[in-house]
Amino acid sequence: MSVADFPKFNLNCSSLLRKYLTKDLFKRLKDRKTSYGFTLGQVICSGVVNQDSQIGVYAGDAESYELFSELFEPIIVDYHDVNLDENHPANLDPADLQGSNPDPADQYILSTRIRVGRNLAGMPLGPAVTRTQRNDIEQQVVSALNSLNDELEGKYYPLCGMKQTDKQRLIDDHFLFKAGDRFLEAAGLNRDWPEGRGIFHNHDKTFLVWVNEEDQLRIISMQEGGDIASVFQRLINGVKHLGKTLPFLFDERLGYLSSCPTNLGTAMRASVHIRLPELAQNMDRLKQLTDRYSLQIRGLHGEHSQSEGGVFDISNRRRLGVTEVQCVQDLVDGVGALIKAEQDLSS
Ligand code: ADP
Ligand code: CIR
Repeated sequence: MSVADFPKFNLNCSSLLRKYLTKDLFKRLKDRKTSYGFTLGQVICSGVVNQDSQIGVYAGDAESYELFSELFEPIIVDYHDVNLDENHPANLDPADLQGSNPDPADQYILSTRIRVGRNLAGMPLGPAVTRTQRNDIEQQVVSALNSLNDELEGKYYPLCGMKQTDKQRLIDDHFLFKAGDRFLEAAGLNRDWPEGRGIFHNHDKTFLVWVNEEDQLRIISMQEGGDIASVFQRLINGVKHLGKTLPFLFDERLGYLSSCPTNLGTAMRASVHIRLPELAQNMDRLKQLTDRYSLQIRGLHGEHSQSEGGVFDISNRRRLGVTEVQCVQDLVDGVGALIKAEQDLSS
């Protein structure tokens, strides 16, 4: 993509890229290049090609967040509602969570999933990684995964050579990422697909790791029902084990660095699939509550998909400037409020 001229935005484009990329800023940043060769054109490509982006920018490496900070920082502050003068805090202790299951009678929550993104220090992020670097990352990660034991022990399945029917089954069952996401495509994240990509899972498919998708690792804990504390505990066990041998890319202010600025900080998305048929008929009320509790609504097949049959994917929105415990607490508190509202509407 040429960066000679200021990009054209449609009138109805409401991305944070459009909001913060002024002509002056564009002029100042357009000829900059990080040491891995990442440019402003690459940072903004996804949001220019996909005018329905909510955010529209991706980082190619840790340096992108510094070199293009005049664009990234207002976007980060807007999305996470965070003060970037302070260091990012951490708390990975599930014992500090208040309340563990907002649906003890198992009436609303179908399943719970918590994931964190991680990338490796000493490597560029996915949008700038070379084919050789990506394959090296896969090898390093697989060797760490092979050292997991007990409940977390499992097997790595590379995407190359996976049968189409097996792949589709894993996608339909919400375990595996989809191919061909147009936002990632424009960000350069799908280059050399499917080489270097794969999925690890334990025997019960309650602990999974995606390799070299949007981030180099997506570490995932999931199970049926609403026992959020158990899902959180299993995730932390896995993250701590993998962190012993893998050097995760971390910045004092921005937390765990990710290719998409919405995933900075904890890089954590804690979600439930929840059936809310009454609120589904009252979307304004649902949106009012999710805004109040800093939650995000997604569809049933992940980001950019639709809700089906009154079932929603509800997750924490903030990931930076809040601890891991706070991310999960946002979900626990917000889902408790949604269930109460659903009960009020059906009584
Ligand atoms: P990410 O969570 O990694 O940002 P997506 O929103 O694309 O990515 O979701 C990835 C997959 O995880 C999708 O198939 C989605 O349906 C599934 N998923 C998310 N939350 C849950 C949940 N609580 N229970 C079951 N599957 C879930
Ligand atoms: C976008 O800008 O819409 C995509 N690049 C995805 C951004 C992250 N997703 C989100 O917060 N919903």
